Amino acid sequence: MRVSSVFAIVASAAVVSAQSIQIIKVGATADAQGGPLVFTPNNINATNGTIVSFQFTGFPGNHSVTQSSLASPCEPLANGFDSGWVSVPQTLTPPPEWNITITNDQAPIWFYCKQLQKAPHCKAGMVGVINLGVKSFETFTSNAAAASDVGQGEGGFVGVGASATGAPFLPSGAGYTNPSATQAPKGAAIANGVSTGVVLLASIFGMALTL
Ligand SMILES: *[C@@H]1O[C@H](CO)[C@@H](O)[C@H](O)[C@H]1NC(C)=O
Ligand SMILES: *[C@@H]1O[C@H](CO)[C@@H](O)[C@H](O)[C@H]1NC(C)=O
Ligand SMILES: *[C@@H]1O[C@H](CO)[C@@H](O)[C@H](O)[C@H]1NC(C)=O
Ligand SMILES: *[C@@H]1O[C@H](CO)[C@@H](O)[C@H](O)[C@H]1NC(C)=O
Ligand SMILES: [Cu+2]
Repeated sequence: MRVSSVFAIVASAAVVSAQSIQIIKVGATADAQGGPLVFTPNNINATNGTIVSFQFTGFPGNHSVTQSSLASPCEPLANGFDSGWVSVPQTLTPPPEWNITITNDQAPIWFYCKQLQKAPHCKAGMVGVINLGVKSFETFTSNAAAASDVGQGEGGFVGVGASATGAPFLPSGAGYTNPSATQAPKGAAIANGVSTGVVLLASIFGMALTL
């Protein structure tokens, strides 16, 4: 008994320490080398249980983190995750933040930014991947640059191989647009005339209510 309970303690301690966090910055300042339309870093490895924390530090900026695919980097993946649009008019401390947790580290998780203003961000290179594996990052970025369109379809917070539990955290001053959100963001009201009350009501009715 004693040996097995010691083992259980050690095993659960290992599970706790195995959970790590990796930060990806969304957008850069306008004068950044390579331009503002980037995820930094844009290629990471993350095991099951890792939190990938997207921090919307680029300003001024209005970006999304939307799951896609290698073949169509600028189109939303069926059942993929989507942060919604987070707008950052000036530097905000702390920045807006959206955590996803990796649930399957055995296949690449591709993502892009849906924003079309002032130029389509995805085609300009605002794409990234988690767990590239044997696939080619150059193929992904060249497919993005060659995309004929940037898909605007709305995803949910649960994706394929990675999921969030809700909308991003928004500090005061940040804006949020997500027509399909069924959950109020943490910290602030949703922008664009969709009040927090409507969104809370929507969360009561769940997915049945389409805004
Ligand atoms: C991810 O892991 C693979 C090996 O599994 C390695 O080749 C690659 O360099 C790693 N990528 C990064 C960004 O660390
Ligand atoms: C952010 O971008 C979205 C999509 O273009 C737009 O609907 C929204 O109004 C923008 N938000 C702000 C605060 O500009
Ligand atoms: C991560 O979780 C997925 C889904 O349950 C599983 O298929 C995969 O084997 C896990 N990865 C590792 C390294 O155990
Ligand atoms: C993201 O995860 C980190 C690590 O668990 C946590 O400190 C942070 O509060 C989380 N952020 C949000 C917006 O949930
Ligand atoms: Cu963007």
